Formats: sequence, C-alpha cells, structure tokens
Amino acid sequence: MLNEYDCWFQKRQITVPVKLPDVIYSCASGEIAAQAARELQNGIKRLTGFSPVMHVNPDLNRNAFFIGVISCMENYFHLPADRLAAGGFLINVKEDRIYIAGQDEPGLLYGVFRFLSLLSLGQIKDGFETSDSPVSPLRMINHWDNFDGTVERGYAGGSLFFKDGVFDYDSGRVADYARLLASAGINRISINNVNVRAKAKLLITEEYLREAGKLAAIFRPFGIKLILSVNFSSPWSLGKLPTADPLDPSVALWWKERAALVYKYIPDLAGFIVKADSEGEPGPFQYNRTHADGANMLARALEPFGGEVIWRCFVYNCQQDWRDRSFDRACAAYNHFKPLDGAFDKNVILQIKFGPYDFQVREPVSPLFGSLLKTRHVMELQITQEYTGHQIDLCFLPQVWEDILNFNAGRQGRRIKDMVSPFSEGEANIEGFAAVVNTGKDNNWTGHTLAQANLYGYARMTWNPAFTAKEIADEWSVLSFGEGETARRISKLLLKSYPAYEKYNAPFGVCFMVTPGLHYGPNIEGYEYSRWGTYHRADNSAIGIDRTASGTGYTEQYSKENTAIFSDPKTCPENMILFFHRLRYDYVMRNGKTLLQNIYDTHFEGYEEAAAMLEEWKNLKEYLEKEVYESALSRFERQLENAREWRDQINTYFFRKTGIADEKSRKIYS
Ligand code: GCV
Repeated sequence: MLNEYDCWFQKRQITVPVKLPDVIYSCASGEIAAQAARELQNGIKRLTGFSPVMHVNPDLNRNAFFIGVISCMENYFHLPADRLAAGGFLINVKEDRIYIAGQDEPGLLYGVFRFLSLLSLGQIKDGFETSDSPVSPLRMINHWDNFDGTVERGYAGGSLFFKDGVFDYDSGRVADYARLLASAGINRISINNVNVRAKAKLLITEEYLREAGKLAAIFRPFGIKLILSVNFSSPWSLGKLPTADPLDPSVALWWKERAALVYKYIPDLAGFIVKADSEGEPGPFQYNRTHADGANMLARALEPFGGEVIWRCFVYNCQQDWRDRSFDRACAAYNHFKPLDGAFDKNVILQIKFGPYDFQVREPVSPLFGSLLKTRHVMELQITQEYTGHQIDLCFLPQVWEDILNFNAGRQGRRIKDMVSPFSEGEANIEGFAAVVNTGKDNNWTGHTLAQANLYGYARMTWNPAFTAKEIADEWSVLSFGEGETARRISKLLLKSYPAYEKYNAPFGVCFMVTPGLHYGPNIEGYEYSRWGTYHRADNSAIGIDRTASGTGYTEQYSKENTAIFSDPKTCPENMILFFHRLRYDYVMRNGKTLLQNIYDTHFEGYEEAAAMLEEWKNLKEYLEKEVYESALSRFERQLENAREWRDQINTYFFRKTGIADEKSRKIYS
C-alpha cells in the first residue's frame, strides 16, 4: 500500500537473501558522508524493521556495512579498480559484508541510495557488484516559485519555500524533499522563479540572503547546491544606479560587491540563473549589448567565488504582429545564440529549451544542440505539466524525453544522449539538464500521485540519458507500489499515457492549440491572432507553416542531413510534419490515409485510450490505498472530459473548414 507523501521511499517489510549486517563503519568525515550513513541506517530500518548501529573505528574482521570515499576505503580493502567519475560509486556484497564506496562524498550518498533502491527492487544478493557514475555533470531542478507563495505553472499546491513575500517553509519537509531529489541524483536547485518580480528582487539583499543561507544548509548534506534567479536590472532597481548596462564599470562593480555579499551567506552557491530579454524581463538588449556582454559581466562577478551563470536562451520577440509572415519565432534562439558561440566566459552555461517553441507536446529538438561547439550548455526540460495536462491528465514524460534523447543532432553523427558529457571545446557536448519541477505543497508533492514518476524519471534520465522510459516506469512502479501485479499494471498505464495525450492534442506537431494563458484544454485559434508568434494558419484547404528554405528557412538551421530530412514531407517524421510543412488536408500520409482522416482518427483514438486508462484505474481500486485511488480517480475522470473536449473541438473545427466527413462516419458535431 502506498503512502503518497513518501514517494519512492515506501516503508515495507522486504525479505533479503543475504543477512544484512547490524553495524555500519563509515570511512569519511564530511557532512554529506554523515548524511549517507544516516540514510543507510534509516533506509535499512524502513525496509527491514531493524536499525544497524554506527561505529567509527572499523573492525575489519566483522561483518558490517563498510562505507566511505574510495580514497579512504582503499587503505583497508582491495576494491575493484573501475574508474568512476565525480559522483560515482561502487557496491559490493560479499556474504554479509557490504561495501559502498563513493568517488567522493556525493558519490557515497548516491551509492547508499542506489543500494537501498536495489534492495527494494529485490536485486541485492550474495556476490552482487555494481558500479555507476552520473553521465551528466549538471542535474538541475528549477523552481518557478514566487515569493507570494504561488508557483508559476505549478499544479501541486503552493510554494515549498515562500509565502506572503518571505521565506516560509517546513524544514523537515524541505529535508524530505532534498532526500527525494538526491536519491535520484539531483545536484542543483534554483529556488525562485526566473521571472524575478516584486519581492523576489530582494533575494540578493542581506535580510533575504540570511534566510536563503538557512535553506542552503538543509540541501547541503544531500549534495545539492542552490542557484538563485536574479533580475538583470538589479543595479538600478535595487542598487539605485542610473543604469544596468553590463559594460558600465559601476554596474560591473555593483555586481561584484553583490556577489561577495551573496557568498558570505551561501559560500557554496552554484550561481545565478538569468532570464534576460525574454517575455518582458530586462536584459542587455536594452543597452544595445549582446547576451555575451550581459552573461560575462555577471560571470566575472561570480568567478572569484567559483560561481557560474546559467543564462537562458528562451529569447524571442513576444510582440509579434500575426499579420507579419516574414518572421518565425522558431528561428529565434538559434539566431540569437549561434553567432555568439565562443564568446562566453568559461563559467557561463547556456540553458536551452529542448525545442524551438516552448515545451510543446511534440516539437523538434532545437538546432542549437549540435551547433554550439565552444560554449558550455545544458538542455531545459519541463517536468511540470504546463502543456501536458496540468497534472490532471496522466502524461508520463520520460517518453517525451526518450524521443528527444534519441534525436540524431547530425553534425557529429551523434544522438543527443550520446552528446551528454563534461564540456570539451569543439565537441558540442551537453553538460546536463535543467527542468522546471512539478512539486508543491500538496501532500503527495505532485498533485497527481502518478506524476511522481515524472520527477523520478527526470532525475534518473539526467543521471544516465541511456535509460529507457520503460525501464524507468518499471523501476518507479516497483519502488512505489512494491513488486507484483499492481506495479506491472501501473507501469503499463504510465506507458500508455503520452501516446494517448499526444493523439487528442494539437495534431502532428502543429503546436499551440491550447487555451491562451492557462495552457490546459483546447482553443484552436486561441493563439492565432495574438502576439506570441505561435500560429498554425489553418484555412479551408491547408494547415501549418512552411519552414523549409522556400518558407521561413528554419530547417536550414540544422545539420545538412537533418535539413534534408525535415525539408521533405516524405522523409520528415510525421509526428511533427505540421511543424515543418504547410500541407493540404488531402495530403496522403505514409499509412495511405489523408492528413484530415488521420486527424480524425487520432482524435477518436486518443479519447478511447483515455477512457481505457480510466477503466484500468477503476480495476486497480482494490489494490490501492483509498486516498491514492480516489485522488487519481477524479483526475482520470477530468482527463476524459478534457480528451472529449479536444476530440470534439478539433474534429468539428476541421470538419467545418473542409466539409469533408469522417470516412468511418463517427460522430462529428457540425
Ligand atoms: C517562467 C513559458 C511559460 C512562462 C515561463 C516561460 C519561461 O512562456 O508559459 O510561464 O515563465 O515559458 O520559460 O520563461
């Protein structure tokens, strides 16, 4: 039975085929190692009911847990000589002597958490050995929490950190949160919204920094470093300087002094994240400076303290005239940042949304990946379900990410997942990931209890992008629901959810048919005459934008191979064919049916699949905790309503445009 607050840390009585030792010897002295030892002690208690005791001086003749950092453990034991990266660990089970060694203290902590997961997954037995290292150096979570306690695009209750303009949190809960994140490998967290408005501007003042320092201290033993979102115009809005021009010496000095103050309170701060010149946020463009000028100025202020600047590439004109066809928002990030490749300081990391638009249900991977060769960068994903169902609809996002990670970015013949590694000049490496998180104050953290799988899945995939969505669904389901039929059925349910959601949503990658502002439910022309640059331009005979060389030219931003693939409707992946092409409704797709008939079919099918998910959930009733069953049940019911609305509005819209009936004569409202 699931206690939804505990997520993948369920209490249960497991049987283990080895006799677990009743002593822990720790060979490391730092704060993170101490946390690792406590986690092991509490974790064993949670899973078996008994609590091993801790000893400081190792008795090498005893059966025990021997844990520590490799450099110390090697003095006592011969450990397998696998090369581990930072954060890596090895686990070795020899009868009832169990060794967990980390390359460093975070590695030890990850090793302990992995050992506990493997215990729950039934994999620990005599002779068991494994070693693992994180593939991504940077595994970040972004909160879009506001100081008034609301969460931008949050669907799981209020902020875990703020309320009424000040820090306001339950430190026990924050520690539980840190444990959840660290257990799956997260090592950075930005705590406030990238739209830094109102009281959030005060975060880099002494009064607020004191509080931020206390929060950092809760995350620190879990190996998680804080990042602060800052407002680019702070020198004048906070510092009362006449300008925030990045090339003005008084501005640079202001930031240097501010950085010193920030690091006084949070000595291990990872750095700042900045949304500049984007959706109304201030930035260097105001002063006719480049993004490199802006980012480097901040980077130089943080550099003496080891801090980094995470600079977002979500820069586009959000004041577009829908009449103006000469301009395509999809081209914006590449146009702004590709010419600056190599112009950024070494402690600047560009954070690039995975696609050219904005976390759509289906959109292509941004052409910036594979083209930046001299600039550090990470990929930004969204765990919070802004466009994927608001944590009302079930949508298992590791499936979205798996497709992204399998994209062949071309230039060096590598898929995104093969490009993830530490920065190396000239190699287009992606240093890791950031994701807007889906958590809030709801008891189950994520609104929809099954949306916990998205948080877990993100962390696991960023640890190692080679994990498949199926592996993650299976693992999360067993950790949460225990080994058995229920877990198997829930895993299958998760894997049905994204295909269903995609089918009843905007067709074939055309994007933005959602209700403006809210971004839940259909509004087919909601963005058609707006300033946001996201149009589909459907008329009576065709839909979509020609983004090839003869259209907006967006396809030309890709590698030669990808330009060729995307430019021809015959080779373009059909799940995003309407992102790249303007097609007539009678265009014949690869399955031999017209585009229009495929739109009808996918929307009828998507609804049926949502209905089947609801039925499957009802069938699981007797195996689930009442609270878990009921809260998700009401969500599955609302999801079906949403799917019905999408199905009928989309089908009616295209039927009215074309006057062509469904070839299977299903009900389309005229
Ligand atoms: C934080 C989208 C969202 C905004 C968000 C923005 C961003 O436009 O709708 O809520 O603002 O992305 O990523 O900065």
